[in-house]
Amino acid sequence: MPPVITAFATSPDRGQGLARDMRVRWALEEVSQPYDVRLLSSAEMKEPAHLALHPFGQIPTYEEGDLSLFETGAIVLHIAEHHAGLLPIDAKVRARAINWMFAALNTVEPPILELANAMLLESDKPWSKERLPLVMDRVRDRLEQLSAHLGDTDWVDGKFSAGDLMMVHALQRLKPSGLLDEYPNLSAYVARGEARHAYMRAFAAQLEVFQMSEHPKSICAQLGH
Ligand code: GTB
Repeated sequence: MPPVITAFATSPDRGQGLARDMRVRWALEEVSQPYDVRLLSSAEMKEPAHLALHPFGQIPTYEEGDLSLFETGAIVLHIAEHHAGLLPIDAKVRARAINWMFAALNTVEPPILELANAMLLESDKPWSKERLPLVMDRVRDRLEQLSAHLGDTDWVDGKFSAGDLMMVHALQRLKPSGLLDEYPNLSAYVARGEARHAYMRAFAAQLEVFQMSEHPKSICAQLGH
């Protein structure tokens, strides 16, 4: 039985790949593992059946036999530890790749999420205009440092790893802000991630869910379902 992940039945980003099931889909594609998807409405995400899997009522979750996980970092790490392709074999290089997964989630992503919230949820507040430059500068600090580390290399530490997967996905959230464009090597880094075949397969699968929810009949006909 393939693992089952959960995802939005109606994607709030219209299938642009920003919802975090994308990380899990991408990881599974990188290691060539098939998976099933259970789509949830916003209401279903807060119902007891889903809360039993995810105490915070969010997506994605990951079910494999009697194992059930939530949190994309834990899910991607689990996948990477059980299938070749996302973590190096050498123990020290592997530890460094995991280090980069945590850096993506704990150091780079938080100011990015703060900015996304400031732009999406707080733009109508009277203090928003004054606060936004501060939030943007906090993101710039991190991007500056990451850009300096990356230099002209392709990935954060040698070969592509789960660390890059998490980092690229965290950075993608910056696209609407235009901040990524200030760092050409980071824009190129994100584009390199998006050009991977595994990424493209994962993106197409997530987009298909959105298209099905918008135009179920015509898409079914195109797909021959
Ligand atoms: N720390 C958790 C993890 O990494 O797994 C965070 C999971 C999470 O934020 N899930 C979001 C969710 O379920 C979806 S991905 N939200 C619903 C809720 O909390 O009720 C975050 C997300 C949402 C929307 C967009 N978007 O519209 O662009 C992008 C990303």
